[in-house]
Amino acid sequence: MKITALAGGIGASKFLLGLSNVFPPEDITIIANTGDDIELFGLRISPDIDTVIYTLAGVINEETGWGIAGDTFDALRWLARYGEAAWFNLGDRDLATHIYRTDMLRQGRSLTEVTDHIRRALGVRSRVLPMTDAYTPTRVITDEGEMHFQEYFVRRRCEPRVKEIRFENMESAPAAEGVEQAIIEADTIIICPSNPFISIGPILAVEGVREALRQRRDSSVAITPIVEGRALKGPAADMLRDLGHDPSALGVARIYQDFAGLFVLDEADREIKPAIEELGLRVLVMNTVMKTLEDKKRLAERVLEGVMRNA
Ligand code: FO1
Repeated sequence: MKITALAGGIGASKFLLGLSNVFPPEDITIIANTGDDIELFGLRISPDIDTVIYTLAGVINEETGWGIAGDTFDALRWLARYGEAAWFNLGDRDLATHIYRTDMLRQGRSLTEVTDHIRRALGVRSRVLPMTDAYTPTRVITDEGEMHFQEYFVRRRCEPRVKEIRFENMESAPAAEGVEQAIIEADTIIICPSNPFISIGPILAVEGVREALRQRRDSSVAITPIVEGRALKGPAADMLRDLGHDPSALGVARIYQDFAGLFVLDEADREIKPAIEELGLRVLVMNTVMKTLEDKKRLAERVLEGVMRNA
């Protein structure tokens, strides 16, 4: 059996760690969001790709959910002494990933090739595909002007109100090799618990992806990133509200209804189940909050059981 997962950063990585413990990792293909990508100090940084790979490699910083465990930040401190902006915390070990990636890209290798090399070097057995090899940074238009997503998320701590989200250069960003195939060939497609706008949204915006997913709607399951109207991590609830959606799992289900046939709802939101079923989605209700590895494994197991029962 083959699984293809659409993944953003921290929430998706937690789920994928659980999945990799209850399902053969070599039969999982991860399509990773690259809308978070940013260029700093002349380096290409791919936060969601790195968060997925570091997590599955067992080297993630557990406290923050990003970066490498035990990392130091001396290089960043010296860069700050030279006047460089140091609001995006790049650790010394993490910088090796960005130096290597940038060096390979400069030598003409694709982001797909570089990502595959890095995940293999760190012992990750699942395939990790960028959604596209093109550079399509997410820009947020806010009530305080336009900025890169990372400036909004990290530097401004999500304070500005989001009015619009744009994926720069998306019109000339073909899906990376293997992405559409991974959707067509999968027995099950899992939309991981990530922000629908800044993590799953960019992947859906890549030419041909949403269409391919629609064809597989009956084999696709989406896991809610929102519990009781709050995002477990990050600005998803605020963005749903700012962008005029219901800041709840129902709001997310409405966005996903054209390509997800099954929706995993947290038991705290059980009363929303009928409203989501009215959208034409089948609904599984379970605990979706992942604190321990056991939680992550149990969620993955229960999602797979639910997919089997609803197949
Ligand atoms: N998130 C933060 O909130 N603060 C940071 O300083 C920060 C640095 C950082 C460095 C490398 C990396 O791969 C991710 C990093 N993140 C940081 C997370 C990043 O903003 C992600 O894009 C979010 O987690 C959204 O997926």
